Amino acid sequence: MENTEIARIFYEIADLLEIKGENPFRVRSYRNAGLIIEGLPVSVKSIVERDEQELEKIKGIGKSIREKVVEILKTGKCSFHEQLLRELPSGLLEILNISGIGPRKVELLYKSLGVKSVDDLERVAKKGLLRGLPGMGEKTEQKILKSIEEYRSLRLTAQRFRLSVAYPYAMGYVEYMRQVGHISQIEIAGSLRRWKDTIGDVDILVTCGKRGAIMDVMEHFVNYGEVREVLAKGETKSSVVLNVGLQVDLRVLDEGSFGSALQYFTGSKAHNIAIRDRAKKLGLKISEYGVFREKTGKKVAGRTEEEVYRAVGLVWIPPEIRENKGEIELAEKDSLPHLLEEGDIKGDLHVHTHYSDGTNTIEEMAQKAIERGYEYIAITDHSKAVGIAHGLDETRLKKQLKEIDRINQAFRERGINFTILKGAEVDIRADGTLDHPPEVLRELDCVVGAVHSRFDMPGPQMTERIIKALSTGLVNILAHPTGRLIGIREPYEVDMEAIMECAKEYGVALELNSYPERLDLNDTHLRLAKDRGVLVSIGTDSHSEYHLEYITYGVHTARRGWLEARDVLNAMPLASLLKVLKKRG
Ligand code: DGT
Ligand code: CA
Ligand code: CA
Repeated sequence: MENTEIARIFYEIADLLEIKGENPFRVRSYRNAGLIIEGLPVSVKSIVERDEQELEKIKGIGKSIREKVVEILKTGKCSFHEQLLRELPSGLLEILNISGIGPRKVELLYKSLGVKSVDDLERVAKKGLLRGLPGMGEKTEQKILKSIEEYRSLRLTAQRFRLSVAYPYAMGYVEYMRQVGHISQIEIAGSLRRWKDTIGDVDILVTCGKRGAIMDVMEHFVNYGEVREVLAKGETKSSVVLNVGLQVDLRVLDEGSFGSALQYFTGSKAHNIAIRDRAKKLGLKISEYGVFREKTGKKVAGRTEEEVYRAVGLVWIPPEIRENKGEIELAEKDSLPHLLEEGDIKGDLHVHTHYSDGTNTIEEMAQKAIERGYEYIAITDHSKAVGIAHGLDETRLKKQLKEIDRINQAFRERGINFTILKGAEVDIRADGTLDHPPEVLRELDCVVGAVHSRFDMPGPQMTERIIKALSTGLVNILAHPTGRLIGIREPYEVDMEAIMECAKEYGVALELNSYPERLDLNDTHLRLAKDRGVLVSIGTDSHSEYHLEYITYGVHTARRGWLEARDVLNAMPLASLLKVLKKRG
């Protein structure tokens, strides 16, 4: 079982306890455990296999969590979680998917109206029974009904998996496959190799070094511990479904056609169709088996991808941009963009600490950033409007700034070349005003503005709200500009072209939020930002020291948007970054 699934059990425990009205500290400790486990760069499974006790060395994981993790890994379940599910109707958890409804409201609805499921909720809302409850009116009823509708339509398309769910499962599978021994090459293909934000199924390709060992490889494949169902087991292809519901296909290939198969199964389909047309014009035939001369049938390429692309007169194209959106024309002239690489990233400008809803101290976050080889981070905790996240008022912000000064001073004294920038994730209120006064914001090095409420505003109003905030000249970065949560919440309506125009005028960078549920801006918007000359800041929105690793998802998403190092704010060295940050307004 991978980290995301273990984390999900802890999140559910936290939600169930909160619905029961349990002690908030207890609730928080389970939610934190979920956050930490989800963000760990290594699989919990591998830690536990090595040494169970090692888990407790992770901050936020004590004995009780450790025991539950071990139980989950051994039995696939957690008895405490099961017990809570027996005590409360399981439909209550589903209600939490309705936007605007948290555990407190679920408790209220359950206890006062006996609402046990989304269907129940819809019924009482339609009957007008909600308006009698504290803090709810007719408007709330309409909103809830609209959210239910959205939730159902999302569910229909939610057959796909978030990149961050599919990725660790695929990596775990690849590692397992390597153990079989007869495999000489193994690659992930498909949408995962292109780093799409959602993944339909995982495609793995292998070559088998030893003749006659193919069925051993297939046998090994279908016997993986995570497999729930074997859909097919053949001599060239097998397919399974994992416990999480994710399908994985394995194809075994000859060495001579591995490159062409990798090219074919990486896609995208649109890219492949364009490549095939191109091959045709050159008198060639291209398939997953190779590139052949149309007339003679002679094979001219297939062993490597480079060779396949060369055969059709192109240089190798990075998988992230294989979407037939101009990459083929540029590959022909050998003038593809020099896509951003993880090593280009010099720091992270969206980081939370325990001052608001993060789990680590400023120092711990800085330490992890130093280990990553960064030059800087900006600490950007929430402002007071975001109550559920323990947003900071001015007094607590001032206290935090003093602490940052102290730590920076200590770094200088120890000769450590690293800077913590003073920042805030200031809420953009519904009326477009900012949730810290201007004189406070002017003291900061890096102001990140973000929308956290009233996602249902009509588009023009939302656009005006954001433009008003950016036009103050006080904001450096607009965080998660569309507010989408993949598979959970649709992006809010906003005129992105108008936002970009305004961002350009006021020197605001737009964020590519790398938090796995967000990946916001998406690839299309990123490309638009690049074309418009608007800088992009790739921030992780870290709430734990492990989340700094999410930068990987951000960087690959940036590559999908054709971004180069020069398009990215936090690919700048500190001195140039500070110049840009100071120029706001
Ligand atoms: P997914 O799994 O929905 O996230 O997306 P992909 O891109 O991984 O698609 P998948 O798994 O159906 O197929 C893998 C690749 O195989 C796909 O990216 C391109 C190639 N492919 C599949 N079907 C076709 C087809 O009908 N024509 C061409 N030219 N290529 C195809
Ligand atoms: Ca696929
Ligand atoms: Ca597939």
